[in-house]
Amino acid sequence: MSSQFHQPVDAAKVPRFAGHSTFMRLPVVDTAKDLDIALVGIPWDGGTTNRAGARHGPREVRNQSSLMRRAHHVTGIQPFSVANVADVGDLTVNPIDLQDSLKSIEDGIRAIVEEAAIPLAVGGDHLITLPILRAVSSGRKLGLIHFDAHSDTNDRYFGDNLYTHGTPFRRAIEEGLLDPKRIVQIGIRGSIYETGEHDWAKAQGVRIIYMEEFVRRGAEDVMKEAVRIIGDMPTYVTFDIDSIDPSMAPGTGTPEIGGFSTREAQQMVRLLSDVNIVGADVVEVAPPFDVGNVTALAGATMLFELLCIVAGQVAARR
Ligand SMILES: [Mn+2]
Repeated sequence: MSSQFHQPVDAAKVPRFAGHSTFMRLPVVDTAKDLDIALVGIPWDGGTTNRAGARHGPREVRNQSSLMRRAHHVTGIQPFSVANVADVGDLTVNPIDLQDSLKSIEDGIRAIVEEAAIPLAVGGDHLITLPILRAVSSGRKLGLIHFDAHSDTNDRYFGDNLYTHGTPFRRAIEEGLLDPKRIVQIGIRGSIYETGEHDWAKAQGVRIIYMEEFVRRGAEDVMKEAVRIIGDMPTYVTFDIDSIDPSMAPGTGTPEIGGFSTREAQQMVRLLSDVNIVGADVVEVAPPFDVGNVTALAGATMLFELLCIVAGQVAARR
C-alpha cells in the first residue's frame, strides 16, 4: 500500500540537512488531488496586533521538519505508509491587503477540501484560522479544540477593526462556522485588557480551561473532558505555539510565561485519536524572535504529532 503514496526523501541516502526544504521532506505537488492529507504553508501575519514575524513561520517550520523521521515512537503510526501526504506549497497571500488575503486563503483551503484532502496548515498568525474555517466548515458548525495562551475572542481593535489575530474565534462563532458549545480552549493565561474579557465567549458556551486548572488536573483528565464535549461530530484542531511556555518556544509574537511544556503539548495531541478531525493548524511561529530555531522545531514536531493522529484516522476509515 505504501509504495503508491508520496514518501519523504530517504534519510539513509540523502542526509537530512541536504535537499529541498519541504514539510517532512515530502515532494511538493501542485494540487491536493489524490492526497489524504495536504500540508500547506500560509505565510501571512497581517492580523498581528503587536510583534509581527509569523509570516516567516512556514519556511522555518519546513526547515526544522527535516528532523522528523517516519514513525511515531509511542503509537507506532507511520503516517506516510497509511496516508498519502504531500507539501502543497504556500497559499498566495497579500502582505498589504488583509481582506484580499483572507479571501485567497479561503479559496486555497477550499481547493484542498474539494479534493477530499484534510488540510494541515502552518501559519502565519492566528487570523489565518478564520478563512480556513470558512472553507472547511462547508455549511456545518464545527467543534474546535484550541490550544492557546489567549482566547482570541475579542471583538475589535484600533477602532472598528474586526479582523485581527485576537478576534478569529469570535468572528467564527458569529459567522456560524463553529458550535460554541463544542469549543474547548486549553492553556489560557496571562494578563488581559480588562476584567471580564472572556465573558462573551463563556456566555456563548465556550469551555475555557485556564492554565491554572490544567496544572491542577493534568493533561489526561483535561483531555478526557475536552473529547467528551467535542463528541464525534466534525472538529477542527488549532495549535497556537504560544500555548507552550516561552522558555521552550520564545519565537512568537505574544509570549506568556507559565505555559505548557513541549512534553505536555505532545501528550495532549496524542489524546485526540477519537476526535473526528477535519483539519488542523500550527500557528504563530515567528522566527525573528526565535533562539536556535527551538520554536520552529516545536512547531514542526507538533505538526508531526497532528499528522500522525490524522493519518491514523485516515487509515482507520479506509
Ligand atoms: Mn492565538
